[in-house]
Amino acid sequence: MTETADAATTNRLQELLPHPVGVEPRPDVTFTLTPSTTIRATTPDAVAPAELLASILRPSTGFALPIEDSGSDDGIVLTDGADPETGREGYQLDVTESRVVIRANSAAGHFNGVQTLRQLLPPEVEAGTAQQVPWQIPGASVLDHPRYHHRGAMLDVARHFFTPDQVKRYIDQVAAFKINHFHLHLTDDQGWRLEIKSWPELTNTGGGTEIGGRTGRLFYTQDEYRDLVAHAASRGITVIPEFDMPGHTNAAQASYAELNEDGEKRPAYSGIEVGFSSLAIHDDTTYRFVEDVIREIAAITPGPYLHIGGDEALTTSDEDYATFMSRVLPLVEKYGKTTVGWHEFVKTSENPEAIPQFWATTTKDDNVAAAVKRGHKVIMSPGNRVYLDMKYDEDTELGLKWAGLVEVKDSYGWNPGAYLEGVTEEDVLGVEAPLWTETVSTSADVEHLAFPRLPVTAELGWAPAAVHDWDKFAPRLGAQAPRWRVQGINFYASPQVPWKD
Ligand code: IFG
Repeated sequence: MTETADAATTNRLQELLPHPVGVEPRPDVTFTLTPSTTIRATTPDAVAPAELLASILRPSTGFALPIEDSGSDDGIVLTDGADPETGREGYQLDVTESRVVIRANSAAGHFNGVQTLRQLLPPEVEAGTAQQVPWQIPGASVLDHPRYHHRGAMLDVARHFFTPDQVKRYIDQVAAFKINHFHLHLTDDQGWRLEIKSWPELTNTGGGTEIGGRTGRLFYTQDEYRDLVAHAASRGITVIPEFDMPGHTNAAQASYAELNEDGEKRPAYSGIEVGFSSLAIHDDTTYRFVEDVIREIAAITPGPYLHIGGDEALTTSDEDYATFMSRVLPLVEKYGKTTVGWHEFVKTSENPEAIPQFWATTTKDDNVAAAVKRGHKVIMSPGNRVYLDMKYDEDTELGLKWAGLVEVKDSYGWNPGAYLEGVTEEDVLGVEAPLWTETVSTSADVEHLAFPRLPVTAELGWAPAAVHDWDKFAPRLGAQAPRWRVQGINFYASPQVPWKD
């Protein structure tokens, strides 16, 4: 039976976020999920994505949606044989009356196809309980692949600690927009948040306080970290752990006297100043400490990256900073990882595989421009564009404003491939939206600052540059609101966006 789709159903093809490369509607065709619909994953790469899809659809449809590796060709099928144009992370999605087929050449491609399929179903698909709505998917043929490889979200769990469940909630929310990297800022002046077995006081002491004075077990055991990594991987997301050094180290220096030049432990710090701390650059103990941290975390981090921070070492001389990095960067490689760092470190790096994460508010940085000439790739995180802890406007209670006020249009109105002088499209690995938590302590706070600017960043990371157009994007962003309401996301209803009821 050919059931023409109602307007809401066909409109969903025009509301996809991020904007796909190519969408061919089949106007007189719809696929309808029913209690007998099955999901097939015909290749190993497709199994985890199929399980993610089922975990989204089963609660809200109430259907069994069994996953099979053979059987009916009808229903939902995840299989291989995608057009080579889809590349490492792309997919093809074909919807006819009897079948929904996602073709991809990798797990990443299948995960991305699943997120698109999710948005082609009614907003009620996001519910945690069975909804009585027609589960219609508009007929279409989609071919899609990302503009940039790195599409990241960062959560600072050091200024304020977030429980594993709170982190998983945010991971699930960003996964819906094809974000594929989750950067955990695990250490800072106010807290050390990940157990290091060879240095237990880092969490026994450094993991017991935070901004605002809360105390308790404010850290992850290594098992809890492993579980977060696995949860992210089940959404196609790679975790990037960050140990910020040589600055932003007061929590470590409050935990161990021997990490201080004067041999005295620092007092715990729960303020929001930055730049006052530095490891003891000339003490060998410092490098034994750093190597132990890198070794232990590399062993429980399957992803290729370790982030070594490197920002705001304001009490470290340039010479000492270079000395520190010359001893530390090789340790990251020794334990098989690729270095990511806030862009200041890159002037000291001799390995062009090391990745500077640009966070300043300028459009010119000589060190980064020189680095890309040496072959480095850049993650773009300009503070005045994608720092999610920046206030939207003067009335925003949460957040800071050192980088300026950042409304939704500001987050959208830039081109990562032509933003920094001397840094071209090919030099850009991708984009990442950091959320610092000096003023943020609940999931509702996280969501108010991250939505809608995190999805905006995801659009810049995925969609073709050619579709960049605020007047066309704003309605697509506004069309997300019904989904966010069903999910209970505490988004900021910016007056700049036509939010759908
Ligand atoms: N800069 C600091 C962060 C945080 C931020 C708040 C970086 C790399 C200001 N460093 O951003 O620790 O305090 O917006």
